[in-house]
Amino acid sequence: MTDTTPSPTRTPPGSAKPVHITVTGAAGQIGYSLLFRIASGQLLGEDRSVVLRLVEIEPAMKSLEGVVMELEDCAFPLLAGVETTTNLAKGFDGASWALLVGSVPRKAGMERKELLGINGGIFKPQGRAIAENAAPDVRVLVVGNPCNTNCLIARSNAPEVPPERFFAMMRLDENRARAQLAQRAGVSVAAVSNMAILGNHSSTQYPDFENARIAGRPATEVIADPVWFSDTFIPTVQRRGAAIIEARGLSSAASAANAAVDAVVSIRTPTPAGDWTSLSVVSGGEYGVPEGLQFGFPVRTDGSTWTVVEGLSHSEPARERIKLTIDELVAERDEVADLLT
Ligand code: NAX
Repeated sequence: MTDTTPSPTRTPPGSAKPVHITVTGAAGQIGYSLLFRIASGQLLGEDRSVVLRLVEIEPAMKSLEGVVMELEDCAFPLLAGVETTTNLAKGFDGASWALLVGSVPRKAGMERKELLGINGGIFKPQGRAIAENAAPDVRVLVVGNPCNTNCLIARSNAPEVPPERFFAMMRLDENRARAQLAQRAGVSVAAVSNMAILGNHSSTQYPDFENARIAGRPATEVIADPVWFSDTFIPTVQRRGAAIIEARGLSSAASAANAAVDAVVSIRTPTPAGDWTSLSVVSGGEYGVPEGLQFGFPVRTDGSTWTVVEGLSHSEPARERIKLTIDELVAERDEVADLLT
């Protein structure tokens, strides 16, 4: 007789070869939210085991030890291992995803040039270490600010890695914009689509409401209030980060970690039909953006390759706003010219 009793040992989830994911600045605020989302399967899916490679600077290693203890205490079935290090070669070894979160925040009285220079000192060697140590399929998401230019620095120092594998995070801005539109229209955020953030992740960013849709209709038809868009919507989205610092005394962390997860999911899974997402990618000259700039665009992906959505129309005021954010990113690029190769 055949024994049909099920075996008491089941195949563990994610039993395929684990994917290595590097997170820099892992002991920081965003790291504290992000690592648990990754280890629970929300980044790569519930059938994928992962190894976390956590990169920090020496003063934060003790605190990182505590975070690792908490990861252990979650007993995540998908978490196949955790490495902690201050060494970049070890940190990026075999990584298929590199989430560059750690950076030095702007302090009172610090000039933008100084901030860019300090962060260049971080992202240049990280770019090299990615090129030399990461897996051949590595994809990089830069969160640490100023994220577009930090991404440009890392990318340009890793010429062996195709430039289209580098992304800077615009998704928090997109999520903020979608939430504002949904609230104003009295609908669920799920009804809001086609919400792109153009340009820099800074107060010059342009949330392109003219092409956004609510329940399939133009957002400007559903919310027939042009003054609300120009005087409330745009500044609220552009200054949301500052409003959170003002209220919480700390910068956005859980929502930033959530946006990082959303961004990676949007890169690795096909974009829903007719929609697009906001990602800062290398410019191919679309919408008059200088080639090579790392710029927030409306992007569609099939899960492995992406394209910028072209042909969207913008009013004259929108074009002026887009020019402002292009100019800011060009100025940032010029300020770090000595860090680009
Ligand atoms: P925290 O200051 O809490 O954490 C940063 C961590 O980075 C610290 O643990 C620090 O030790 C580490 N670090 C510094 N230099 C490092 C280096 N060379 N290598 C590895 N680790 C290093 O900041 P947190 O709130 O976590 O924010 C991290 C970054 O995200 C900041 O630059 C912040 O401005 C940026 N943000 C970007 C957002 C975006 O939408 N792109 C939104 C949220 C956030 O403001």
